This record gives sequence, C-alpha cells and structure tokens, in this order.
Amino acid sequence: MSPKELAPKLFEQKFNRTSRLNVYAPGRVNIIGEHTDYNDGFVMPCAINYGTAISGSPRNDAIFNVFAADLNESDEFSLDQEILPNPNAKWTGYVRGVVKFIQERCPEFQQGADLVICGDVPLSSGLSSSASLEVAVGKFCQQLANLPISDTEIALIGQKAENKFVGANCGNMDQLISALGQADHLLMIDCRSLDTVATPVPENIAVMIVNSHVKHDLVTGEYNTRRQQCEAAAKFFGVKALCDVSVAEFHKKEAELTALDAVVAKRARHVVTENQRVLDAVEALNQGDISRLGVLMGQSHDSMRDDFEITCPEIDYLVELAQSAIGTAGGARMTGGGFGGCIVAIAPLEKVEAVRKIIEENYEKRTGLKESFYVCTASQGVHLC
Ligand code: GAF
Repeated sequence: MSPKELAPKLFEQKFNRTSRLNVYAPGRVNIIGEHTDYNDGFVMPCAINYGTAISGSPRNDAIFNVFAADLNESDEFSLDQEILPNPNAKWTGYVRGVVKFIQERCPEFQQGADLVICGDVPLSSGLSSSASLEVAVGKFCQQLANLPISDTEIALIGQKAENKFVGANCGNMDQLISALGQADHLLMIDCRSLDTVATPVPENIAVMIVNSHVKHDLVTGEYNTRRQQCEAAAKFFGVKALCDVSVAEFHKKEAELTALDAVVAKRARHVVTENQRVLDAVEALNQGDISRLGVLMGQSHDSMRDDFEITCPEIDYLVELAQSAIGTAGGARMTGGGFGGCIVAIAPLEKVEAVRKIIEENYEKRTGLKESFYVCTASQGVHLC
C-alpha cells in the first residue's frame, strides 16, 4: 500500500477518528547538475513516485503530537513555547525545524495537531527522504492554519530547517523539486533566481534508479568541505558564487588557481563545467537527442569521480555496468550528494531489462551488496490527497 493510502488508515488506528488533512511530498532524482545548487547554479531533477505522506487533524490546543509510523516513534512539542531540538531522535529535527521556521515567518501560527507520518523513500540513499518530509510538514502547516506562504517558500523553509536546525548545510534543490515537481516532466531550476523550466520526459524513455546500498549518511563533513572549497574558488574569481564563472573564464585562470590550490581548482572545474552541462542537457532534450544527454551524463559522472571526488567504487561500477548495457542510447551517472546512494540511468524502455540484468548478474558478485532497482515516474510535487 502506498504512503498516501496508508497514512489516513494509520491515523484512524492511532487516534480513533478520521484525519481531516492529508498531504504528500515526493522524493527526487537528479538527472544532471550535482553540487551546483549551493553555487547558485542550475540543476535538472524530477520528483519521483516515492515520498512522504502526512495525515492529521487539528487539536484544541497548541501541541503538535507526531507519530512516525515507519519508526514506531512519537514526538510532542508545543507551539506556544520555544521549539528546541529533541536529542533523542534525529527525524524529529525535520518536523520541529520546519514548524519553528514556519512560526518565525507566520508568528500567528499556534494551531496544534495530531499527525501520522509514513513514507517509502529509501533512507540514506540520496533520494531526498528528508526533503520530502520537510516539504510535507510545511504543506501540512500551511493547510492546517491557512497560512499565506507559497510552496516555494515552504521549500526554502525546509532548507532553512535542515541548515539551521538539523545542521546539514544542503542547498535548495531537494526541497524545491519536492515542492514544485511536475508530472512527466524534468524541471530545470535556476537555484539563484528560482526560475524553473519544465521539459517533458521524452516518450518511451525510462528513468531508472539503482540503489547501491552504500549508505551515505556519514558524509556531512565531506559535503561541508566541498562547499568551503567552492566558496574559496568563488573568492579567487572575485564573484559571488561559482555560477558566475563561465567555462571559458575558468580555463583562462585555471593554471593560476591550480598553482595556488590544486584541489580547489578541481572542485571549481566540476562545478563550472557541470553548470554548463545542465544547459546543454536541456538543449539536448529539446532536440530529442537522448544520446547527447547520455554523453553529458557520462561526463558529469567522470567529473564527480575525478574532480569533485564524491563517488565510490561501488557507484562507479554500477554506472559502468549501466553504461555498457545502454551504449549510445542514453546514459548513467551517480545522483545526489554522493559517497554512495544511487545512480540514475536514462534509456529507451526496451533497454530497461538489459540494464537490470547486467547489474543483477555482476554487482553483488563484485561488491557483496545487493542492489535495488526502481523504474520511476516523474511525479507531481507536494499536494493534498
Ligand atoms: C544533497 C543536497 F541536499 C542538495 O542540496 C545538493 O547539493 C545535492 O546533495 C548535490 O547536488 O542532496
């Protein structure tokens, strides 16, 4: 049963009444544009058919009574007191943090609720289970108290909760796509202006995700280091963020930066070239050129592996296997923050079985890990259900 169907049922079981409000926010897969969001650059993700559902009803007081069904854990806090982290359970930070910053934005928000959360985004896999939870909580509050905030604002509040309450210094891509995703479309997002361009997923093309089951949660330190290196590079170029540097400008000063700090130069080369690849990918899609999109995805992966150094042998192997089955008909790359998690592959539908087969036959043999394989549908962003 999907979380959308399950959440209202679980609410009824837990609270002996029918839920009055049911919301759902999806996870995401990023097709191209990795680690560009916090450099104010471009990304091209889509929301996926895995997400987080919340069913709830208002209470007569200011208490938020939250039940996380998947974990069988509860949390309770009050909107008329300062909302502080609950050190006993990490997941509560995504709920408390969002409620806190919604309240900061809308101080009139004092409406308590009973709520049940359940989801099916694989955890710690780079498919944004936390962003989908944040956006679902934000939507729930918006609807609960009829708050004058847009879905884009909900996304930014989710990011703020993650940065300032949970303590993970992420960019804005995951929350924005969870809020703004469109069915059957990839969304190019300009992470500085927040402008979006939707491009249809071409007919007969599959978006495949393969989970390496290498968990990526212990990498906050590496992520933050990458951010600092990008900031150092932006400073070197004298710009606000690396998205302000074109590929040509980068190459003009590449040798100088390399002499100063070779690692920072490699990080910058990834971001600057990746940003351009997103624009090229939109063009390729508009021309129906999936082969070109595949080449760009391959370059993106190589750049993450060699310049940004955020892949791992298991992920590199999955990409190699997928690419060998797909050939020039599409492409594959790691998706998400890195150091494990998932790969994404784009290919004609008739290639899906070949990709599945080659991975099934080889991945576990070499790595000792069993992959999970999902063919996903580009889905609508946060909504009522
Ligand atoms: C993680 C972060 F949360 C995103 O903001 C983004 O930086 C991504 O890694 C890499 O593109 O998912």
